[in-house]
Amino acid sequence: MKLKIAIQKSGRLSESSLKLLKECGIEFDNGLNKLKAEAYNFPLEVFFLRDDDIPQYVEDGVADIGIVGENVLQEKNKDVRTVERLGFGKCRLSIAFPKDKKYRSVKDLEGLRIATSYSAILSKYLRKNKIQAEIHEISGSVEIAPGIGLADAICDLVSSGSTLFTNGLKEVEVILRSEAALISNKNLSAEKNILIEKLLFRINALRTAKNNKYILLNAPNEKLATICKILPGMKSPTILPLADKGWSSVHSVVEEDAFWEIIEKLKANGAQGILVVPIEKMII
Ligand code: PRT
Ligand code: ZN
Repeated sequence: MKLKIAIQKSGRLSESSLKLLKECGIEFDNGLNKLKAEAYNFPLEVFFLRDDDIPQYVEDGVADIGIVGENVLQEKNKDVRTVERLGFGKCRLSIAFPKDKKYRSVKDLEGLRIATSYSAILSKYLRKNKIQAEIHEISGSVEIAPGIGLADAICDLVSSGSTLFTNGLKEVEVILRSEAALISNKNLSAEKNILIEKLLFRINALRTAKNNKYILLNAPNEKLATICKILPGMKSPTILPLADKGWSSVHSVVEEDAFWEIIEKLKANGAQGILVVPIEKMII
């Protein structure tokens, strides 16, 4: 029995999806133009598909799980379970308007033609805001629609905003904030669910590791008590004596968010030779 995962064949989510599986220690051959690959060291089969098809395949059980943007997931509205947000492929689905036209509120969309590849999400949004507008469904290059007179506004994905900028558009409403998510079929066997748990355990170990750094420093012994208070650590810091009497080496783990603040406090309390090392995996 193997767990079947669908990931994007080629596109913005492909590289990060492959990297995630590799960092989870799962090895497989992903030669170009392959539709399918089998992992050597985990009961996993990888399908390479167009992202738009992934929710359907997972709903149907052709794939047990998949990695797909939440934007696609909402648009397709399939009956699948979101297992975990994955923190990559971040973008917004937004409404953009010609830069030189005045825009005050969503009411300004009334009666306009809006081009999008996300007609389901857009029509829901317009309904919610009680706006009547004409939706023009197009599958690509949505951002050029106002310039060629096909639409008055667009609803499209934005990340840096440079595509909008170069097409004379400005982002006026954010409809959805999206990132890649791990989704699963709702009726999997207990065996398959155990495999998903295993995968999730690894994904979380990676994430925790990325949010933490291993820190080593030298401290004068009389400052050790204060320094240990500054360093939270997994349990408490490890302290090793240095050959130089009166000094110790202190090892601990600090969270990325609190990192700079902690370093400043450590320095102020006499810490020297501070080394900060990335952690590959971390299991709490
Ligand atoms: O062939 P396939 O159907 O599999 O791929 P695709 O062409 O439909 O999708 P792809 O590879 O472009 O995007 C896959 C997923 O990446 C999307 O569904 C989102 O979840 C996510 N993602 C993240 C993005 C972006 N950021 C993004 N910026 N998808 C598309 N864009 C496009 C956007 O449509 C616009 O054309 O990039 C342009 C805007 O980028 P900025 O940086 O100029 O704002
Ligand atoms: Zn697509």
